[in-house]
Amino acid sequence: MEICQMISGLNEAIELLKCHKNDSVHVVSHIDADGLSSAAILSQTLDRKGIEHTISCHSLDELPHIEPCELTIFSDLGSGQLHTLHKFLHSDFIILDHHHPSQGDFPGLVHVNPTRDGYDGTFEVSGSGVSYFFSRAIDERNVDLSALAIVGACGDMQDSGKLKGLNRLILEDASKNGLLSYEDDLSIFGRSSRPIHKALQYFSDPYIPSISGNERGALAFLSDIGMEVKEGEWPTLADLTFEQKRMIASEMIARALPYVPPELAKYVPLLVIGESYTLVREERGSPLRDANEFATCLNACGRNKRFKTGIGVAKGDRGSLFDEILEVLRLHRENLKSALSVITSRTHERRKEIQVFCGEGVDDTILGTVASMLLSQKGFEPYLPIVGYTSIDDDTYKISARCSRLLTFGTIHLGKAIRRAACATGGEGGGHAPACGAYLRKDRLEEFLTSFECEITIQKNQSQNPS
Ligand SMILES: [Mn+2]
Repeated sequence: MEICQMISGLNEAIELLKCHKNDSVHVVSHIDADGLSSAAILSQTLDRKGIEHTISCHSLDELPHIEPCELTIFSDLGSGQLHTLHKFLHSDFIILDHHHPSQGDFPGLVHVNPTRDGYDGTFEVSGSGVSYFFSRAIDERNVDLSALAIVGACGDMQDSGKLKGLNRLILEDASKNGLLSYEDDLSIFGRSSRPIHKALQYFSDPYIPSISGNERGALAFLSDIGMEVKEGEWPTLADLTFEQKRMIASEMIARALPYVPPELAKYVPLLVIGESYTLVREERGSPLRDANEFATCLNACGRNKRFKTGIGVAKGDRGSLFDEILEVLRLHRENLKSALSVITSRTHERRKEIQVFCGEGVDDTILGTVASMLLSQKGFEPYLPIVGYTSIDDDTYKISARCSRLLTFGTIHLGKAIRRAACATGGEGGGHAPACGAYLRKDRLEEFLTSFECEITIQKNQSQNPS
């Protein structure tokens, strides 16, 4: 079937763009990796059409401050913020998104969101995917942007196990055109750019006590399974033989299992083994060669407000912007490290269904990443959802919540829980099953946490009593 028949609104979006080929076009995208890849796909598409445009990237709370121009294209955001877009009604705009749409569709709205056609926006398609389908429907030659759409999907953690749904169609485009290869592999971050013991040390989901966060433990683990490698000559995961990978996988699973909630044990292999996506045209050893690592580079740019750097590299710059991205990545890791040491020096609160930390002093853009990292720190529970908060102004908290992906194989969907809890307490929130966020008035925090915990209890009960 034609993609325009599968995803409603694509034709209207293309027609609307045609009306604006000599106008000023503004692309408004999200600040995360998916948002940046999505912006890069659109920018490349508009460049090729000779359409002048500007790009800006925003967190969701900034949307009400954006001014309309002749045509505004929202990518990877907008669907959940329809109520804030009223001032755009007097100009033209297009939404290309995959997040859950909020109420308040208005007539004539050009709204492309495959969740409205029955696709799942959590795992089957990302914002970059939607932008890619738009781009490919404009010109078949834009098929070369498919690899970038896979990067965006990985950035949104849609590659749990393997990509499926509409993402699979994009993957086939990328693979058929010789841009990307995929194979079953260990799901360990740093495949092409980290020495294997370092990659193992940073592996934390599922949490493996003797390895996660423990460099010496990771080295001992490799020696236990007979991998003797000389100091200074550590291979990367990409260099290992199939047999070595198989041994590492089975030993990792065996060591993780005793610490996993028994009802989730059967899902552990799905976190250790999964498809890897290699951008085969990137240099060996480059962090851009693995789709997940590429996404992390873009994420680091987003979090550090270096949008031009990220989008430029995503559009193909491998010169000065690529050098910059490596520097941003280093800075990002330093920021995370110091934030982590601030939080771990404080006490946190453990409740029945969640654990809560105060993230004051941590930049709101990295609060979520810090929350994920805390799950494998001493004193924290790896299989209990974690929630952190930090001020963004005198009256407002940014909230981030994370959990092990293992929990999401059950019925836990933190994004749904936070949306309901935030809504019930006068805030706004949403996101993905293992990662989400909200904005909330400070005086409602306690109420919100109670409500969030209650939503999680409801989700857990649903798993025990499937109706
Ligand atoms: Mn997204």
